[in-house]
Parts: sequence; structure tokens; C-alpha cells
Amino acid sequence: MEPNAIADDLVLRRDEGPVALLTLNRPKALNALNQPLLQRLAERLRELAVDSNVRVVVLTGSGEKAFVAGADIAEMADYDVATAQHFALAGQNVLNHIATLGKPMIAAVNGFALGGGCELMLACDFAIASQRAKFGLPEVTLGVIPGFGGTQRLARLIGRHNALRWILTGDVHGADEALRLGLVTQLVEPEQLLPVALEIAQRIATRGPLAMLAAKQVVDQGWDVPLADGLRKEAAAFGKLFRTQDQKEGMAAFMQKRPAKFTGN
Ligand code: DAK
Repeated sequence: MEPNAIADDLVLRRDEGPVALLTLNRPKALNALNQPLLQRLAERLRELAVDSNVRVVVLTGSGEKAFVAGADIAEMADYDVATAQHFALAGQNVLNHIATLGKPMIAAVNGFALGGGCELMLACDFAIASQRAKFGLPEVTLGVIPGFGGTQRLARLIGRHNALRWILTGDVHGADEALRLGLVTQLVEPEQLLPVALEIAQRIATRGPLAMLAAKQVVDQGWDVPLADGLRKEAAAFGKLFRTQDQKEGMAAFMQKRPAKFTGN
């Protein structure tokens, strides 16, 4: 065990009832993603996936400057092909974990979200940001391209031309631009970022967990298929929820004018 295990933990976890707050914790390197940080994040996600007390996850960065300033350039600089592939797999592993977590994950972007940090944010279900946050995919300035899904997710989210403007220039963009293009859903004063993110998360946590899971799955599965196919998936998922206790409870609670108590069954 390292001398100061909590301070040295690369991904801090704090639970507030059904909401888990994960804080990426390498502030001196602007929370850049190195292999140990990615591994710790993967461990945290595995932990959360099987923790039935946790219904919603918020992801943020430690310190005032950065959410994540990208993959760790110092670590990557001397990679050989095998190590670069290992790093790529570790990153893909984390993003797959987020995609299959089965619980909503909200990014609370407190500062720089660059390169792999911007891509990590894009893999979350949605993001809110501090007015001081900055965004970009500067990989081409380093002679590489985004490798954690940025070329795919950004283009789907903001359209081909906007995505290519970001990716080809490698420019850093302000929070207003990110809001305008729909990368983030809301901007708040820096000190309000976590309170607002946690309040949204708490509200989501009162909703039916199986319905949330189904909604996420259908949105993701429908992302890339013809509308008619997406609508079929939606209808099938809608129907299946009528097998659940949560559906009975949610509708009974409405009719009895009381808050629903969802169990995830
Ligand atoms: N990696 C390592 N260290 C970083 C870092 C990074 N990405 N970003 C910042 N740091 C470190 C700085 O080196 C500095 O360390 P010390 O010198 O104090 O030891 C410390 O954090 C503070 O940074 P600065 O002194 O530079 O702070 P400033 O306020 O002056 O500037 C900045 C902030 C964010 C504008 C600047 O730090 C910066 O430009 N950082 C690099 C941003 C960047 O280019 N990010 C993209 C990285 S490339 C792949 C998967 C993913 C990727 C690629 C492939 N595969 C699956 C194949 C992803 C690639 C990337 O993300």
C-alpha cells in the first residue's frame, strides 16, 4: 500500500446515496490519462457496475484546471508498437465499460477536456461544463489522430464538417462553442458545477433503473440504423418493460399520487 493511499488514489470515489462521484486524480499532470489511471478507472467502473446501491455516476477531474488534458504525452512519446497497442486496448476497455455500465454516467467538465479527455466526455451519456472549460481534439498537433473514438463520436454528435474543423485544426474551443454545438448540454459557474451535476444525478437516480437502461440501449442501438429499425427496437424495449415490477410500481404510484419506489426488478 502506498504511503498516502487516499490522496494517491488515481480515481477517487465518493457516494452520496445512489449517486457515485468519480474524480480523476492526477491534478499535477492535468489528469492526463496514463496506464495506471486507465487501469484504476476500469477497476472503479467494474466496482460500480455490480454495486446495486449506485444508480447514477458523475465523472469529473481533480483541481481547478482540467477535466482531462488528454492521453499522457510523456508516457506515449516513447511507446513501441506493442505498448501503443496495449495502451489503445486499455483505453478501449474503459470506454466499453462506460458504454456497457448499464447506469447513466454524466461528465462534469471542470476545465480542459482535450484529446482523450474530450473523448472520455463524449463516451458519457451527457456532459455539463463549467464556463471555464475548454475542449478540443489536438492529436494532429502531435502527429496522431484521436484514438478513443473521437473521430466517430464527435462526427455523429456535431456533424462531419464541425467535427473535421475541430479534428483538422486541433484548435482549443471555449465552453460557449461546446454548448452551441451540443457537446455539452449546460454551462454553469465553476463553483456550481458539482452541485448542479449531483443534483441532476440525484433526480435521475429516482427514475426507474430498468427504464433508464432500456432508454440508453435503444438510443445507442438506434444511433446508426435506419429510423424504421430504431423504432422497432424502441417498441420491443417498451414492450419488455411491461414485464417488470418497476412498470407496475411507476404507474400505480402515479395513480395513487405518490412518488414511485423503484427496485430495479
Ligand atoms: N500529458 C502529459 N502531461 C501533461 C498533459 C498531457 N496530455 N497535459 C498537461 N500535462 C502536464 C504538463 O506537462 C505540465 O507538467 P509539468 O511541466 O508541470 O511537470 C502540467 O501538466 C501542467 O501543464 P502546463 O504547464 O502545460 O499547463 P498550461 O496551463 O500552460 O497549459 C494545456 C495547459 C492543457 C493547454 C497544456 O498542458 C497542453 O497543451 N497539454 C496537452 C494537451 C494535448 O495535446 N492533449 C492531447 C493529448 S493526445 C489512442 C487513444 C487516445 C489518444 C491517442 C491514441 N489510441 C487508442 C491509439 C489520445 C491522444 C491524446 O489525448
